[in-house]
Amino acid sequence: MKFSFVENIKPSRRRILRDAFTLAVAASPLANLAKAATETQALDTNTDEVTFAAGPRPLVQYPQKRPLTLVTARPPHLETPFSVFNQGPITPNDAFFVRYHLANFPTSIDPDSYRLTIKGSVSTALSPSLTDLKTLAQPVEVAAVNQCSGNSRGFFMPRVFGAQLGNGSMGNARWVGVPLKAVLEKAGVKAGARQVTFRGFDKPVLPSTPEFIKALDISHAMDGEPMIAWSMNGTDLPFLNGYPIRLVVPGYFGTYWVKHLSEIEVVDHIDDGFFMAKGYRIPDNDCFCIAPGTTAAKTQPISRLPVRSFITSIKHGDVLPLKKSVVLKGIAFDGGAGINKVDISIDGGKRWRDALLGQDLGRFSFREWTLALTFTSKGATQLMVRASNHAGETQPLRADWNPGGYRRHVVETSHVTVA
Ligand SMILES: Nc1nc2c(c(=O)[nH]1)N[C@H]1C(S)=C(S)[C@@H](COP(=O)(O)O)O[C@H]1N2
Ligand SMILES: [Mo]
Repeated sequence: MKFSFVENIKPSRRRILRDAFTLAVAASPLANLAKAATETQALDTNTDEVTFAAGPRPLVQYPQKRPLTLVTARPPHLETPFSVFNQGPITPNDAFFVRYHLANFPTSIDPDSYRLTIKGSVSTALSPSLTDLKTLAQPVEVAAVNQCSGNSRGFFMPRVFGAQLGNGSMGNARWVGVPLKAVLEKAGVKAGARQVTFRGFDKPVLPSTPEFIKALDISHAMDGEPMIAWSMNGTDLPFLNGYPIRLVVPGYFGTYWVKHLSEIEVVDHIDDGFFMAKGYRIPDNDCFCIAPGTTAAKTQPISRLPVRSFITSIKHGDVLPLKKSVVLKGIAFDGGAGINKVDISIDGGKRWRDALLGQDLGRFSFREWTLALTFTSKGATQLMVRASNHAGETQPLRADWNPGGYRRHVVETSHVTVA
């Protein structure tokens, strides 16, 4: 299969990326990935509205992906160009964001010799093949949002350390797999089990760098929602999204969605590895937030997605027509209670009106919304979107703050002009 450019790259700006584009996906799954990852060049500048000091971010092309916004190259962190979210509630595989912590990630995995290891506090350790996993229980499907904890970190004020992400480190896909519960039941969880840990095939480059290991409490691991998925939007997982299998934790931030899953261990303690005990923690209080510059008395691992919403059909600086019908469109999502209301303000938050909710693809999915309206006064104004869920949760009008720059969920505001 030959990878081709997409239309939004102007021919004059195209640059050839050597053999990274010509990959025999089936025969040699992404053998050139490492090369692509280190030699990828900027294809074009991104049109996403970013206010970051570093200026516009380049688009880069990786195997099985259309050009995506570059955040970091080593390890790769690529964001979905925001316009993709206006094209439907499901994020196409080739547009889905990519994020790794460790530069030494796998570049090819043989599906035939692949084995998952399940060990620890279980009656029988297992090492199922892909076929074993696919036939272990009735496969289940869920539409669920994978959002990075640091999505939108670049908009934190005051700024925080870490990669300055825009709004493109999220995506919604249909995942098919087997419930984690079914796999753990087959192994037989022993009494006294407290957590289940997950690791993938990626490894640190330096021995001093901690491995990427994530943990779920045993009750969560066994509640039927987390899934070992092999399919995304009807096909194999793209390599960079975790081929051949990844953990899908509906309603939870992407950090738990371990890719290239290699080992599952049932443990009788609370995992104290770096990525649970030090990284990905938020203040342990009602708002998961603190005043900038202060320190949280207590922290806890980040968990569920808060309610979020975006207007996708317009961007900052757009000029909208006066006295003509305009259809505003966007998405809303939450951690699993399900979106039940989206409100729009076109006057900077003074008055709000109900948007029309689109098709319900399930409580973990993006939910589209639309609102037809007519602007009757000229000039600069602010459009705002605020969603609520079935649990009665909504979005704050003022952004709260935490030192990790995690879980941004403020009501988003777009500055536009009516003319
Ligand atoms: N093996 C492995 N899995 C991983 C990570 C990683 O670094 N290695 N990063 C996690 C984080 S923080 C996020 S946000 C998601 C991103 O998923 P994606 O790359 O499929 O978009 O993967 C998660 N799973
Ligand atoms: Mo993440």
